[in-house]
Amino acid sequence: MAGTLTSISGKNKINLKNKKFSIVVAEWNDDITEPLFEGAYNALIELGAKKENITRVNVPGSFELPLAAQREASKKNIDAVICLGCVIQGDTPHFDYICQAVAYGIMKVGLKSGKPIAFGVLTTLNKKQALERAGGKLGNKGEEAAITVVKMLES
Ligand code: RBF
Repeated sequence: MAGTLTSISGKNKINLKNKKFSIVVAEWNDDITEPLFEGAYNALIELGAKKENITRVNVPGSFELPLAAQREASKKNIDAVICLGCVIQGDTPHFDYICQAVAYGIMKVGLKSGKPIAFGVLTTLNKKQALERAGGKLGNKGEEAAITVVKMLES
C-alpha cells in the first residue's frame, strides 16, 4: 500500500546517517499528536536516521506549525521538517480557518526553503477519526509524513 513503512523499508536510495530532521509537534490534542510523533520518530530511525540528528520542537497549536517549521527550515544544518498536528472540527468555523492557514503556511515554507516539509496534520470531523489515523486501523500519519520527507530527499 502506498505510504506504508514496508513500501520503503530496506530500499532507501539515500543514506540517512548524516541527514538532520526536525519534528514540529502541536500540543493541542496531544493524545493524538504524541502517537503521531512516535510514528514519525520511529520511522526515521527505522529508515536509518540517527537519534542525535532528530530534533523535536513543540508548539501550542497547529496554527503555530508554519512559523516553527520556517524557523527550523531556515537552519543550515536541517535537511527536512515534519509538521504534526490534529485539528478536530467543533461547533464554530475555526476548523476551516485553522486548517486552511496551516496547510497553506506549511506549503509556503516548503516552497520558500526548498527543503522537504511534511504536512502531518490530521483534519478530522471527530476524535474517533483522529485515533484511527494515529496508530489505529488506518495507520499512523506521522509515520507516513516521515516517509514522505525521506522520499522527497531522495527525489
Ligand atoms: N489547535 C489545534 O492544533 N487543533 C485544534 O483542534 C484546535 N482547535 C482550536 C479551536 C479554537 C476555537 C481555537 C481558538 C484554537 C484552536 N486551536 C487548535 C489552537 C490554534 O491552533 C492556535 O494554537 C491558537 O489559535 C493560538 O494561535
